Amino acid sequence: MILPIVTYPDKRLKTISEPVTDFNEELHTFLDDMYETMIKTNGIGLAAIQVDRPIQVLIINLPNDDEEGLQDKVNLLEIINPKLTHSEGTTSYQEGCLSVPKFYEDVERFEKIAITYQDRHGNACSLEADELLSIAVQHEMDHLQGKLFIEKLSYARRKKFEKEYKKLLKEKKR
Ligand code: QAP
Ligand code: CO
Repeated sequence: MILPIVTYPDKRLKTISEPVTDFNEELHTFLDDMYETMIKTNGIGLAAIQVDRPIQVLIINLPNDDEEGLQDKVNLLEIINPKLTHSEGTTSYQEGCLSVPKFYEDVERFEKIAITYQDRHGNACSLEADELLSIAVQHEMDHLQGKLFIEKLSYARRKKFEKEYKKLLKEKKR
């Protein structure tokens, strides 16, 4: 089932998500719905709050690092109750977000990170990430704290965002 995406400036995106305690069939169906929704909307990452569920769940499915750039489901990461255990360095990348459609801007983040988390069955997992995966995990983990990438922009770039995004919203209403 495709779920509706909550978009900025909807206040629900500011909600702090709660830990998952029940790793049951309902969660599994929800994870499958999140995946379907992300693929349908051309996303590479999605947090549960973006489909109006304030629980600590995120999924990431990066395109393959070859010419084809296919999004292969075997590379799907389902990350539940993540905790940052290590971070180092800084890097910047032009980010976007399904909840802030059609706007992309450079954001500074840690270069490398490590997390612990649980999978859909509640099993303890860990992940070390660099490059695009590191950025995606940090972007999605911010959603669990009610934070959007636009909040990390400099004052000048945030102003540029507000101007461009308001224009887009007006065009959509017409
Ligand atoms: C988060 O972002 C992310 O504006 C996932 O019109 C960002 O999937 C991970 C999207 C940067 C790594 C690096 C955005 C689709 C998708 C749009 C997304 C749009 C259509 C964004
Ligand atoms: Co996002």
